[in-house]
Amino acid sequence: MAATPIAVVTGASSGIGAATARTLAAEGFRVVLTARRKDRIEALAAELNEAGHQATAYALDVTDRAAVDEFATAFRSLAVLVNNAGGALGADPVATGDPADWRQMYETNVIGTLNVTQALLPALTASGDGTIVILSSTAALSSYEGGGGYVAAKHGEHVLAETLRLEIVGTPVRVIEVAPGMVRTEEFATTRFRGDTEKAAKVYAGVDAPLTAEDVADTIGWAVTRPSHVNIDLLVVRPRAQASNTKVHRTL
Ligand code: 8X3
Repeated sequence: MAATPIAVVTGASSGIGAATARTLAAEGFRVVLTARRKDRIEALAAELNEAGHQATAYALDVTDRAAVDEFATAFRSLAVLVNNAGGALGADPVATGDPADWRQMYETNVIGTLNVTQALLPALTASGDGTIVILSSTAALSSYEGGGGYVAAKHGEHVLAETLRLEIVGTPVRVIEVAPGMVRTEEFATTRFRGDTEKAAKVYAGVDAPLTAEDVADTIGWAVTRPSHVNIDLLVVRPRAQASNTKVHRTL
């Protein structure tokens, strides 16, 4: 009997990462949930196992290269890696943005993705049929005022995905970039505005049905379950009420 294919999901403690872990578990993958918050991923792994799926939790900070390398030693063969860990900090103009925020966003979104991808690429290749998903953002494709460091970091992630795809063509690993627009999750905007829930709520004010984490997980699940020779290079997904990063229909 063939071994159950394994999918690693980073940032699986909430939002799109947690929803993706659920989706991939339901698709028949043994999911390995990673995030810094151990209690959350352990609870989700327990829930998935109770539901008859296969899940394990591993506390990991993707910016800690030594820890990532140690984590990677557990895998000789890996089917799917979903690089989801990341996020936004602040919405300041370039003129006044805090360089520390820019640095942190580059660390988590770009270097974190680089660390985990480099560490697990040998196992993905060894599987003979590996898939890397990079969760970027529509912020990876065009700029918006106040996007500053987040837009820059997400553009970096987009370039990482494109370059890697060029470099590993001919190996049995595909690189899929999923770029969501407005997604209402429990933490994204609240983290961006450092706990200011009023500011966070304004992001979605009057928008008829922003995307949910499950909507994005659904697109990821679809993309990774295409036949091996099909590579969804870049999948942009927005709510119907959003035509661009700056053109959003609001009923206010
Ligand atoms: C999230 C989308 O519009 O906040 O990645 O940059 S946005």
